[in-house]
Amino acid sequence: MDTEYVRSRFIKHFDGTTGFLYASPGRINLIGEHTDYNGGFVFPGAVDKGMIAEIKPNGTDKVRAYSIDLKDYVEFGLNEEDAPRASWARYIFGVCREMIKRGVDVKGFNTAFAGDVPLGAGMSSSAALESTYAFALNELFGENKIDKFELAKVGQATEHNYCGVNCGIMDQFASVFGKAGSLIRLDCRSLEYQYFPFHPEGYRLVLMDSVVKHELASSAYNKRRQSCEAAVAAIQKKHPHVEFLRDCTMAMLEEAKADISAEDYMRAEYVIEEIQRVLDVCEALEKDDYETVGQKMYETHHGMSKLYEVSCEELDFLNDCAKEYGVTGSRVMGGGFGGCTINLVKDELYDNFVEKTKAAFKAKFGRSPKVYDVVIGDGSRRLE
Ligand code: GAF
Repeated sequence: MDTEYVRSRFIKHFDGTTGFLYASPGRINLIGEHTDYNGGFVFPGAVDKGMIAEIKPNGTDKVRAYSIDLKDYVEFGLNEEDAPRASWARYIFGVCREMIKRGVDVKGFNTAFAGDVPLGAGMSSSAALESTYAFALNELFGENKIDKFELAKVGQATEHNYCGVNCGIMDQFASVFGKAGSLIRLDCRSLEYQYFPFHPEGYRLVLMDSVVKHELASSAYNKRRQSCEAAVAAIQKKHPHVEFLRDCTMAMLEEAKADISAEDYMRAEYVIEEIQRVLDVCEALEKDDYETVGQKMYETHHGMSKLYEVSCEELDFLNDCAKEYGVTGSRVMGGGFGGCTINLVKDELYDNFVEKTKAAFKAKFGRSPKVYDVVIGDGSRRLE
């Protein structure tokens, strides 16, 4: 990420002075998809790509925000009724509001930001943006009184209350807590977490971006969450202690089958299995057993495609290519409905996999997928 670039645009766009630079990353997730809002486990890591923002208090009650990438400028006040229309500005507005709700005396500021995390690739550019501003406003206006857990929740609440996505906590948590070289095993119910140094010797992690973006991804995502909640409500009739699908076994789901629609049943089945897969992968990693890790990744893809139905033709094709070219593990990553597959590839197979997949994808869909090598980086921070 180029800090000088952001700074030069900030200087040019505003009054020639500088402010403070902050950055937060996007994330990958090795396994554990759609488990976070079910109180389950996830296994993400921050990446070396994200958002950078320059911010300077301006002594007014207005935020003046410039998106360098979109070349779009928006000015807004800090009251609830001042919500801007531009979707990118709503993330910043939402973070301001959520910080104010938590007692931070946010005042007006000038800001310019840019990012290198690909948009719509399932790498959480929005969480990177939210975490950047949550971290910055906490320093600039809050004397750092909000802890990192709450900063992650500020980003999540921004999605819920200002952007229409009822997401879990994974993306914002990974962005705030990321640590170079480590994945994070996170229990999304208790928010207990553990860093797992991840240096798979002889393997590489690579993302294949289908460059597909689903128009209705937010509403489809929210619908998946509702399905899970409907399954929980049915199971609760016999098991009142159950709060999340995390608390359920397949036997409990089976028992409540008559009260659950066929679609909701499939969704719940996927989630219960996926939560177990995260634990299995952590155990396999402790033994450097990458074959098992990879096998679980393929199982996740199958579940996301056939039970949770958040894959698409292009992502299934990328997954098939991975199988064909001997990739150890591959699956759709993130919320789905487009975006990337994440692939665990042996070093010696990497070039062949990438070249052959690009060519096959182009032959079928008329364009190339984008390829990103994963480097696991640090979480939210101040740069200068
Ligand atoms: C999106 C959401 F924002 C996350 O909370 C998570 O549910 C993910 O999809 C699926 O695992 O990135």
